[in-house]
Amino acid sequence: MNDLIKLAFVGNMGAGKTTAIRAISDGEPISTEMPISHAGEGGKTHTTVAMDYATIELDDGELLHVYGVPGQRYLDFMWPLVCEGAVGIVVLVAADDPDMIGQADALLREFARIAPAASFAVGVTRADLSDDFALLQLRDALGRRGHRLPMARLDARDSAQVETLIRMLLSYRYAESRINAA
Ligand SMILES: Nc1nc2c(ncn2[C@@H]2O[C@H](COP(=O)(O)OP(=O)(O)OP(=O)(O)O)[C@@H](O)[C@H]2O)c(=O)[nH]1
Ligand SMILES: [Mg+2]
Repeated sequence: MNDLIKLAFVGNMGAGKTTAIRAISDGEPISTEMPISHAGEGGKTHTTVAMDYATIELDDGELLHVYGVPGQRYLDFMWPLVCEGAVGIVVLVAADDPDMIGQADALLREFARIAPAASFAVGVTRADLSDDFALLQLRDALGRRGHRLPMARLDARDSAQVETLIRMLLSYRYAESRINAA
């Protein structure tokens, strides 16, 4: 029996947390979405008010428990509750957010405080909706701010792309633990 592997997806409203978890879920995920009262940007009609939850079994038999937080700030009291015990946290940022780099930096800092033992990865969603997105620029900017971690552009609707980032995070965590043990 494997240890329980818990991951969490975090990020601002509309970054794609619920979409990504729905894409990779083995069964029907649990979601707590409510209609948005005002017209959402880009046709978004619902927002998470408590959490998302799904399980996914990787080909090697590893069972992952994947949670998502609500992105809205007034619900941030849920963040430590949802991230409790997570070994990995995927920070999603939307490429069409004009402050993508600042937001990624702030989220990485905030969640490092919330979950100090977790490993992190950054996924950039909605890159097809942004004319001038460059992953290298994001990597440089976050590197200058001290963040060295897996980063990838991904479409949250595409299960293979989401799964790839999860694998990157888990490999990175494994490598880190080997280095720390040496
Ligand atoms: N075109 C495009 N749309 C995307 C991509 N990734 C995500 N989306 C869309 O962006 C929206 C993201 O919405 P959600 O998944 O509800 O976002 P969330 O992070 O759960 O938001 P909250 O629960 O409100 O915090 C959805 O409409 C997705 O279909 C992408 O790479 N390209
Ligand atoms: Mg959501």
